[in-house]
Amino acid sequence: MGQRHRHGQKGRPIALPSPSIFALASHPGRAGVAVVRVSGLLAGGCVQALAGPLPPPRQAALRRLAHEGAEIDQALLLWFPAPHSFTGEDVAEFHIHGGRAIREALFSALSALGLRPAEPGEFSRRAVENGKLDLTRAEAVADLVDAETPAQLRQALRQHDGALADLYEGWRTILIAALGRAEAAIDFSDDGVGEAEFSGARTAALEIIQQIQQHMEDAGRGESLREGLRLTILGPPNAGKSSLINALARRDIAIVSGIPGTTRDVVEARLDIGGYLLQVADTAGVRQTDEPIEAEGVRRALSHAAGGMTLLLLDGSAANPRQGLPADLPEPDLTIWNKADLGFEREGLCISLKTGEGVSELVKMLQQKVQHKLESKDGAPPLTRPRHRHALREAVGHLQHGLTAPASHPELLAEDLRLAMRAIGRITGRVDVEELLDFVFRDFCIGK
Ligand SMILES: Nc1nc2c(ncn2[C@@H]2O[C@H](COP(=O)(O)OP(=O)(O)OP(=O)(O)O)[C@@H](O)[C@H]2O)c(=O)[nH]1
Ligand SMILES: [Mg+2]
Repeated sequence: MGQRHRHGQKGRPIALPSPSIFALASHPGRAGVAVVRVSGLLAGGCVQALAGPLPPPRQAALRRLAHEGAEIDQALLLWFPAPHSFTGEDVAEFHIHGGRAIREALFSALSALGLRPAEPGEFSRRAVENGKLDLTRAEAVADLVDAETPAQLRQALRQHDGALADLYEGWRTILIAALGRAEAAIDFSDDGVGEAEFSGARTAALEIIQQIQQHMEDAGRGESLREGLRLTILGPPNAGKSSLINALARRDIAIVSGIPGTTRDVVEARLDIGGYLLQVADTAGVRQTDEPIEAEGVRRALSHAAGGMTLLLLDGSAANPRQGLPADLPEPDLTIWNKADLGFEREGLCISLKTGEGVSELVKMLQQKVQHKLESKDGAPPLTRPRHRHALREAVGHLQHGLTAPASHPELLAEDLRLAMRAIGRITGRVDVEELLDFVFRDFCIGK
């Protein structure tokens, strides 16, 4: 794969090599070093044209880069001949000095040598097409690059190691075997063998449904870890909600004032809390109001709190701290008393956003709550993307449908098993009909 197809004279496709591509692999802008990656059939020729003879594979070589007599830079060069490269094609890496003029000179030399700039994700895409990465690992590469917190990094590394691919491939393998049994039930429908094979296939389908459902019942753990769990700060006006988001963010993002009803919009910040990414939202103080803009703020506050975690912040010095809060306010994950500097006795964590007292304890508490919510108890890898969830839901649908097939029609069960397998195969990108045919022919053409 990794090749475009064109139809030849007899209608048979002729494989055309993919165009050779280049891209800056490091961050754009000034830097000590920048890495430019080149992939494709022309990679070797490029190295020779710009830097002289190819260095030994996978060994760094210091070379002077020049194009048509014009010097570009002194660079470190790495050569990864196919198939032992990230993309599976010939790959070269130029570690140049990270200046704009050098970059531009190298890019125009590469263009002149017949390469084109890579599209976003094109290197990973080629890696998938050439069987170097499955789709979940390719997604993990993107997650690794995007990881902002240690927890996101751990999850991405695990997925990159193949934890998810192994899980999904494992299910698919079981389904391939189940399909084999359903096919046998078709072939041997006349004797007792058929019935046993049919019920074996059904049992496997049931088992996989249960495993998938368990995997999906994780309340979006992996997705929240990847995208950031939502934490909504709720409370009556003037409790100190905006002061809290500012303290957590260590910068001034929300307006703080002694006038109740200051915050109207939902103010959000992405924060690293004890190693986890949280999307923290400051909201309008909740109270009964006839003022239409404030009322809209209150509506937004309550609706934002509907997903994710909530922290209820109350003014411990107030005579009636919960005044104005609706009776049906959902139970918060944390209730915190603010304004401890004013002196009061309350049960639970008391903090002062004025003096900073108790804020580090609050961060610790939040971290524990988030850890409890997001980290798996059984060590199983979590579902990390809506794409996977859709495919798994589809697979379960097919399997459940398959279970309604009567023993007299094993072909109906077989068809649903096939569809479920395909849905799961789409997650890793391995929808391999050949594999299935191999299995079916190996095991079920007995004596034929
Ligand atoms: N004494 C004392 N005052 C505080 C503390 N935290 C906040 N305040 C004050 O309380 C007032 C309200 O603070 P905000 O952070 O704006 O409160 P809020 O909950 O966002 O208020 P609304 O946006 O109106 O809902 C401000 O005058 C703050 O300076 C605290 O720990 N102690
Ligand atoms: Mg506020």
